[in-house]
Amino acid sequence: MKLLVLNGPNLNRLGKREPEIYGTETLEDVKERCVALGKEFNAEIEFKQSNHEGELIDWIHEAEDVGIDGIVFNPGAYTHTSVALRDAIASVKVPVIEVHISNIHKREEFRHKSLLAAECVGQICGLGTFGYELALRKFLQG
Ligand code: CA2
Repeated sequence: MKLLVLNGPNLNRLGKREPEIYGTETLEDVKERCVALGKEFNAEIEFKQSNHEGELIDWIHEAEDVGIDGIVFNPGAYTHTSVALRDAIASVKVPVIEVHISNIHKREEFRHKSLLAAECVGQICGLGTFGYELALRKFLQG
């Protein structure tokens, strides 16, 4: 099995600011945990981050072309704004699970709405970076 963990804008700053919201782990730490979990299941985990909407869209399309079995996607703030990312998710057969580190429903009202969730298998939020593991396990363990 091949899985893609995709991270959107500003998540490269994880662990560097706002630890009360996002915790103290860096994105590199999250990557290591995801890759280690993949190894337990003999699965290949690709882990990517971009601050650019178009690049994220290209990677979603590419995921289908290279036979990725599932995408764990933290779209960052594009969650709340991007019709283009929603259309990208809808344009591929690859199942996507949306993940947020923070509980977006407990925060500012503009974060309550996800434009992407309706095109995803499901959404995990508010469980910290453990959400990435849970989403991966859904693909790995069914
Ligand atoms: O909770 C999440 O995972 C979010 O996707 C994170 C996004 C935010 O816009 C979403 O509403 C919820 C923000 C990512 C920015 O990450 C930072 C990391 C360190 C310091 C500041 C921001």
